[in-house]
Amino acid sequence: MIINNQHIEDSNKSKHEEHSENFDFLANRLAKNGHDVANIVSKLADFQVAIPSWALGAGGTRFGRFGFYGEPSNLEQKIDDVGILHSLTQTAGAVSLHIPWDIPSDYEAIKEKADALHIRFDAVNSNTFQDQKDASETYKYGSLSNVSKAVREQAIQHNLDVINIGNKLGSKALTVWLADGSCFPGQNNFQTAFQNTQDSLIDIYKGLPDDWKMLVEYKPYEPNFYSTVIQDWGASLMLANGCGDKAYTLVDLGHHLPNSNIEQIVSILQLKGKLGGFHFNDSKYGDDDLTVGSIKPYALFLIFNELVYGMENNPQNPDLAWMIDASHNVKDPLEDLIQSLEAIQEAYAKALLIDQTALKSAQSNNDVVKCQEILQGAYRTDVRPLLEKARLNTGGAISPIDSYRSLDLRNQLIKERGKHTVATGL
Ligand code: RM4
Ligand code: MN
Ligand code: MN
Repeated sequence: MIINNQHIEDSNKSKHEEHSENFDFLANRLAKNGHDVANIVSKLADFQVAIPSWALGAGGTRFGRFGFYGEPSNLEQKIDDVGILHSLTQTAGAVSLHIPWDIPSDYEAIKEKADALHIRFDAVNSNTFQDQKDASETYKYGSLSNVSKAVREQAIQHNLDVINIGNKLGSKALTVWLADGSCFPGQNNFQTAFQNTQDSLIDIYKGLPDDWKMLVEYKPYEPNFYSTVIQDWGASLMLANGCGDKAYTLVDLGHHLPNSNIEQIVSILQLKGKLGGFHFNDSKYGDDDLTVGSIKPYALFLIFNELVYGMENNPQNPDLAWMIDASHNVKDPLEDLIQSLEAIQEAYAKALLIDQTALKSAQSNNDVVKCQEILQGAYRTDVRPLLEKARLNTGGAISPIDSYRSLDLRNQLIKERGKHTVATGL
């Protein structure tokens, strides 16, 4: 453990006064407007987002990868990194493993480590988009959708193995993201590929423990450039429905064509009780996997508005598996994740400030201007003191990024691990 409560308290010292002033001012104003500030702060403290095990090292593009010093070189070290994030932010109390990048060698030891750091194992992710060493079949032309039965069987078995691994760690969900599709017109028969995928998913679903969920993720393109089998939420929902009640759609922010109305997608899925998980990131052009909130923070806020509405009004929808799904090409991964966690909490806090009763009444009067004023009034509020308060109440840092830097954590990691380590992942 390279970070403890004392470290965090020390790094908070110079910030208490300013925090208290800002918090008191905001809390007073919000209370005057009828908000239950303590309740908002406690909701923020409860909101936990899983860190993907593959996002703790530097990412890359097909043009190359620039390493980052002191990267975790095994699962234990990755859990340590999530521990650092969680100690500072008190928002990262879960990790999502990608198999086979992160198969535990000693389950008990990994569980003990995660427990000690108050980290639970969220959804496990299967990987049938890369060939594995010694595998008898190749996924070059698809996995669960492949025209070859042998390939499909190998991919199904991999997903069953992932469930088994997750089960030993206490995970309760399997996320399936398929790269399957085609690069050229005519390469695939769309209907055969879709039907094969449905049949394969049903076989995996049969192996799902009773208290598990299957999350079916969609994405319009990449790595295939002409067609993707599970291209959008409609395809995902059809497949989930074809499997059964424990199968849900998973929405990844980056997996939409430009200008898609993502907030409307999450809203309707919740109405139907079929939104199972959400992957956070941000993008300008495609699946850019940028820091959450770095490009379109207002869109994120609008999505949170729908998520909050769904969490409050749609008991038919289960609790969601929240995860950051980003990749870090130029930033320190831990700093990037801290910024993402902050952006998520900020959007959530702003959404909690929306006066839903007033909005409903403005909507029923068709008062379009008022509707916009209500949303933007919440959006324009600087909610950061509420986030600080939620972190302080749970032992976190007033400013996680400043504490990360003042505690010189990256250099400590480099000292411990060496410079030229490489994390598994993309
Ligand atoms: C995909 C998708 C999946 C993630 C992989 C690494 O684009 O977002 O969720 O597991 O990337
Ligand atoms: Mn994703
Ligand atoms: Mn993605």
